[in-house]
Amino acid sequence: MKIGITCYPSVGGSGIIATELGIQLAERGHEVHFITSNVPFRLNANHPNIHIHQTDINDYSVFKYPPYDITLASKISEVIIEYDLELVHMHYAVPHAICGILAKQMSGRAVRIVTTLHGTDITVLGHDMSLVNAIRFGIEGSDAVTAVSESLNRQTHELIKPDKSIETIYNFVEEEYFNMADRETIRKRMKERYNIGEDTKVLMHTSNFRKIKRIDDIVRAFNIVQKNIDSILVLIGDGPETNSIKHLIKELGIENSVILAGHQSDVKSYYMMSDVFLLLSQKESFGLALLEAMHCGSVPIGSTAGGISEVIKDGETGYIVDVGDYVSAAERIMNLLSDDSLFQSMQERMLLDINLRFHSDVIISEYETLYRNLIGASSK
Ligand code: GMT
Repeated sequence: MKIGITCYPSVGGSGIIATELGIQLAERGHEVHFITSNVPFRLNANHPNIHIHQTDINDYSVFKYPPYDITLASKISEVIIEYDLELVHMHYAVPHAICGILAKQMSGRAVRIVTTLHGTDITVLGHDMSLVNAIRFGIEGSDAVTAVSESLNRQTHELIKPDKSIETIYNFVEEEYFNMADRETIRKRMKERYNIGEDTKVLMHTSNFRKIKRIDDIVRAFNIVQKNIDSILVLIGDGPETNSIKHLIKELGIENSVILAGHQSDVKSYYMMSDVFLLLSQKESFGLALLEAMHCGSVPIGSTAGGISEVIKDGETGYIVDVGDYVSAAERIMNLLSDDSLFQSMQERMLLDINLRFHSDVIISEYETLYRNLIGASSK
């Protein structure tokens, strides 16, 4: 198949999924065209089936707001015509789904449009009345729409009320890269670098440090844990909450036990070093970092938000606590870290479950089937 893919190229789960999907489709023999404002940050594959088309943002002085979406739609339409694309897969409802619809109209071709909803494009923007009609238009105008969890699927129907069925296709983990091979060696090396004791337990979180991630709950849970268990907390990432988190860490007097490592390109080494991964968000459609961390051996503690409890099976492959209940999170962590056989059995179950439900082969095949059905339908 000849497939176009558009996503946000910057750091973020939706860009990672779109990029990895494209790479694996190329490996399966499809011709893949990324049409994005920049080269997606995880796109480091040199594959003859992968083509990259960058949009130039026009900053003509009359424009107060450079028209990213119109420029993108125009570029997608060019690529549709030049390469005879059969399908374009848009990641994120706004503006990408709408760009896809516009591009199809501009091209005049019978190209199929697939839109994948990722999260805040619905759960945050869906509350903004100035965008609801646009989001509904993007969903209803796409030939097929997928959501990355049942929870996001349900919330889309509740908030946007589209006249369209939405298929849930879960995110997947790139298991060739994120896996437990060499965990002990990497863990030892990382601990030496950071001067962390061999027996010290490592708790970890990574995100874009937005308020909805509730990193303050993570810090408060850790504050309880470190009073009882020899442990440190590693926070990876940066964003609007960084300063207030630094302030909280200082206020609690735990500066020497928290590593604020900022953005890191080699996040895998941090997953390898960690025993427990925390994601206590207020909103989270899926939580791709959970899958990556879990497949590197870190046992997860998540909140009840969104799709997290679809990724973690509470009590089997990790623990789930109510949003805001950092005391229970701390209890779960202490439980886990003070019982080696519980930790090990949970780690084993977690790896089996990921390979069963979130294996890239399974999920890529689901997208492939969806594409084939659509393309088959269009050629009738
Ligand atoms: O919408 C966002 O918050 C950013 C977005 C992204 O581009 O990473 O994250 C969402 O999509 C990811 C990939 O499907 C999911 O793993 C994240 O859970 C989701 N974020 C939220 O729902 C907050």
